[in-house]
Amino acid sequence: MVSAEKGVKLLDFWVSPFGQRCRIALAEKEVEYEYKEEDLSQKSELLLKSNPVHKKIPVLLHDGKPICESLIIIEYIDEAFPAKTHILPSEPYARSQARFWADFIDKKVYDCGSKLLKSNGEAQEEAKREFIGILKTLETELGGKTYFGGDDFGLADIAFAPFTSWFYCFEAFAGLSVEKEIPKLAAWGKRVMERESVAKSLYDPIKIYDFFSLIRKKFVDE
Ligand code: GS8
Repeated sequence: MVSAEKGVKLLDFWVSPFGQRCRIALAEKEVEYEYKEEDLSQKSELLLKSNPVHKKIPVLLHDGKPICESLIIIEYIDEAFPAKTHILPSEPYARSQARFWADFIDKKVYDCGSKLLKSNGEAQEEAKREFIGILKTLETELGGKTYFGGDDFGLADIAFAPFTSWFYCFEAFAGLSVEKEIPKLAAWGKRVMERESVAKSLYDPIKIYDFFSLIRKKFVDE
C-alpha cells in the first residue's frame, strides 16, 4: 500500500465516468488517496486553480502537482506508483494498441452514449444506430479475448468499464439491450465488474438511472 501521506488527492464528481476511470486505476495500483467531491455548479478554487484550461474534473493532485484528463491520469498513476500490477503493457506495440482503443472509446462512447440518453424520437434512433456501430466495433476488437489487451486487464478496459453501469439506462430509455445486440461486450462487462477495483468504483445502475431521469426531465420532452 502507498501511504496517504504521499499526498494523493482526487477531485471528482460521483457519476463521472472519467472520474470513475481514475478511481479504478488507483484501486488497481492500491494507492491510498483523499477523495474530494466537487459541486460542478460551484467549482472549488482548488479545481479552478488545478485545471485552469478545462476547469473539469477529474484532477489528480500528487504532492500538490495537478494532472488533468482521465487517460493521462491513468498513465501517470501507472508510472508514478510502482506495484505488482501494470495497467499498460511493457511491449511498445501492445502499448500502442491499448492507447488506440482507449482513445477510440474516449472519442466515441461518452458523446454518442449521452446523446442516446438525452434524446427521443428520430434523434434517438439515429444516435442508437451510431452507438450500436461503436459497440460492435469494440466487440469485434475484443473477439474471444478476456480483456481488450488479452489476458491482462488494462487501459482500454478501464476507459470503457464505467459505461457498463449505463447499460441499464440504454435499455430503459432507448430500448437498446447490450446483452442481446452485443453479447460478447455484455459478457466482458460482467467480467470486469467481478474485479474489486471496478465494483468499488462504480455505482448501482439504478442510481445512474435516477440521475439520467433527472437529466431527461431537463433536456427531453416526453
Ligand atoms: C473529460 C472530463 C469531463 O468531461 C477527461 O478527464 O477525460 N476529457 C476529460 N468532466 C466533466 C464531468 S463528467 O461529464 C466536467 O468536469 N464538467 C464540468 C464542466 O464542463 O463545467
